[in-house]
Amino acid sequence: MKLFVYHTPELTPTEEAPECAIAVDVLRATSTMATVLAAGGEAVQVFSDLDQLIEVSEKWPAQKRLRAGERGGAKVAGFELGNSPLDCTAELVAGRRLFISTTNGTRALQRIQDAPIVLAAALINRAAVVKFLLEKQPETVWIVGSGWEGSFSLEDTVCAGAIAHSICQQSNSSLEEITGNDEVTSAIALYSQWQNDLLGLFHQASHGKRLLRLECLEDLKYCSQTDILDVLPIQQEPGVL
Ligand code: 3SL
Repeated sequence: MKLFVYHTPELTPTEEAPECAIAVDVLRATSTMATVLAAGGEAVQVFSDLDQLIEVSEKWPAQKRLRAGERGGAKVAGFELGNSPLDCTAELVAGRRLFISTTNGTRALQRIQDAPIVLAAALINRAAVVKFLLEKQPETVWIVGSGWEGSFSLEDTVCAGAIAHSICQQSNSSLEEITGNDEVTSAIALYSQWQNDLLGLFHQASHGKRLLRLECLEDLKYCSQTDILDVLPIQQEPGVL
């Protein structure tokens, strides 16, 4: 298995595809998706365009759907949910499909949706993703960070590092054996330095600071936890996990 890390959807190659591609948006889209599926959500359907989300979700029975919209960290007016995983309780989401559009995370998923296997990963479900990869042994794996509007993000990179670090350890592979590009090495180095203070890292991150200005400290705390949900968000059909 060779791992490749790409920091943003824009930096992800377009002319080739891996056997498995993983979208990461720790703050907060893929953390929210993992939470919804772990809480019994029927599925998560992602959209980059809000109007398209409304059009498609209108065809779904109202009691079986939830609509989540986030732009710039804030909830989009008229949507039931923004992008806080803490709002996704079992009482609310069980048996319902989440139709979601966020600034960066849903774009990352759409960018990789043609790969044969597509996953969504966050720190909270890192172990489930790693377990799947070790069992399935895809030849090439791309881990694609969502970043923020085309820029690098610390939180997605540290999650990529957490996945790569765990694969290295559990498969008894050397770094050299699993590393497909330099970004993997730097992601593992970032994780190794901050693994015992991921919340501290989020406080340094530009998007972490943005969310703190929006009074989302509890979201940061929740998303900084590792391996708390045994859930594997895996694409069933393009755009649907
Ligand atoms: O950019 C995104 O997709 C979101 O996860 C951003 S936020 O955490 O909801 O602000």
